Amino acid sequence: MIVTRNRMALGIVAAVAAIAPVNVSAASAHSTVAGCNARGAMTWTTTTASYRVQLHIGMPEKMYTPAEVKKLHPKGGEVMMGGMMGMNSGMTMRGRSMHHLEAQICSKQTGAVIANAEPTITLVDGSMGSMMTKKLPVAMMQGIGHGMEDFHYGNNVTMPDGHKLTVRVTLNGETAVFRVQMPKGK
Ligand SMILES: [Cu+2]
Repeated sequence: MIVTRNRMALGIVAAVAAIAPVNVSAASAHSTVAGCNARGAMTWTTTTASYRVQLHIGMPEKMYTPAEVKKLHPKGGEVMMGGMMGMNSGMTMRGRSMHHLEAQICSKQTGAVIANAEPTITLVDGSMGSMMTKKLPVAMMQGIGHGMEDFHYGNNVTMPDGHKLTVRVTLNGETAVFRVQMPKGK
C-alpha cells in the first residue's frame, strides 16, 4: 500500500514537472512576442533605420501547416504562413540543444508588424575561437490562437549550449544585430 502510494505520488510529481515548463515557455513565448515593446528573459529588441526588430529564443515549438491546424485543432504551437517549412525535429547531440528562434519585425514609424517579407537570419558562433556561420531556413509563423500581431520569422534550430552567438536579421539591406549568450546545457 505504501509502495503504491509512493508510486502514485511519484507519478504526480513527474507529470507536474513535465507539464509545468511547457506551460511556462508557451506563455512567455507568446506574451513576449505579442508586441514589439514586450520584454522577456530571452528576448532582445533593437532598431535599424526603418525597423524595430525583436528576437526571441525559447523552447522548441511544434510547427503546423494551415491544413494540419484545420485537421488536428492543436491548442498550442505555431502555424506556418509561408517561407521554408518548419523543423519539428532535428539531430541533437551533446553540447547542443533545440530552441525556437524567431524574430518579429515592425515598422519603426508606424509600429505595424511587417508580414510576408523575406528576411534572412544568420547565426554566427564566435565561441571557442571558431567562426561558424549558419543561415536559418526562415518560416513565417503565427502562434496558434494569435493573430497578425504575432506574425514573425524563424524556425526551430539546434544551437550550441553556453556559446556566445551573433544573430543577424536582415531585411531590405538593413541588419539588426543581436549578441546572444546561450544558456548552459542540462
Ligand atoms: Cu515562431
